[in-house]
Amino acid sequence: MKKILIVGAGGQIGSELTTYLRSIYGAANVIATDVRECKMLSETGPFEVLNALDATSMASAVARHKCDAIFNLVALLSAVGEKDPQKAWAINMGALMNSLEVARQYNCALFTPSSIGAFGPTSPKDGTPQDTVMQPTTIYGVCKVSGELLGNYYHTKYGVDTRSVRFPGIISNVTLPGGGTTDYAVEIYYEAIKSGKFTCPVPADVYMDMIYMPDALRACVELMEADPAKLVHRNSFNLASMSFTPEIIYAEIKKRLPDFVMDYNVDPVKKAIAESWPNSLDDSCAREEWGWKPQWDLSSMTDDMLKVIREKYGK
Ligand code: AKB
Repeated sequence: MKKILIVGAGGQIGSELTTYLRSIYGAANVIATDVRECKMLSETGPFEVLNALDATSMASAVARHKCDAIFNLVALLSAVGEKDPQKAWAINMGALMNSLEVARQYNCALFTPSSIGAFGPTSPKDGTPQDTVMQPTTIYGVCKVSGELLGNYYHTKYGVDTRSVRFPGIISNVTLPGGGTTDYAVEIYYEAIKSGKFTCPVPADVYMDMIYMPDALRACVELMEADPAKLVHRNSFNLASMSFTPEIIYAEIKKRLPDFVMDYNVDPVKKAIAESWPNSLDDSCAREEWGWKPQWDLSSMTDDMLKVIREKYGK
């Protein structure tokens, strides 16, 4: 990758991925775009307002900047998607189709994240394999499975260099996620510092895979830079790092903040989604095919999250 276009750069992943890619490839070579102005990104490199549903504008940006790689990070997440499934399909699939077509026309590599949300209640729950039954029960998951199939189709039919990972819930401390089922695992850290109490919307005993942002960012670059000859799979690789329940993350925070309290007000939509997703993924294909290895676990992530959020709020 030499010149990269990011679409949907203002969101949870994009805001940190832009900075990370700029630190590796040079600020001038990473063009961040989003449907809204984003001061944080425009102050550190090229930024354009771009609606990913407008294929002509996306093609024009790729052509003007002579990009050879696109990161499509546009997504309406799982919980919010259930409020308006038609809108979720239109945005998630519209941005993906435009990215695939522009990548095909301008010979770009394309990264689009999939998710643990691509699995459903009929997938094996523990050690969910790379290649298995995928019958998600959310529109978000339906988009992710369709996106994975489309990515593979564009690769085999047109030779587009499509690559992707199935992200767990991403935990980060720069931009808050919005509308996801795993968002609680970010919010809990902020509330632990800000108010000392948190009301959890997900049942106490539901396991979901999670990953700390620095590992997620490294995974994107390592996969995109991987030797294509070694990739048996493309869309998408299971990615695992840590798996925990609300009770487990609560206990981890409480070790450091003994006065922190958590109660539950379970959201039925989030409960149904969380219970339909795997407990833990088997990421051995990612490890074998491109050397994936997480560097953060729940304990080291908790130390770092609390430290950064404390500094942010001067607490
Ligand atoms: C969500 O909860 O919808 C996302 C995801 C796991 O893809 N964070």
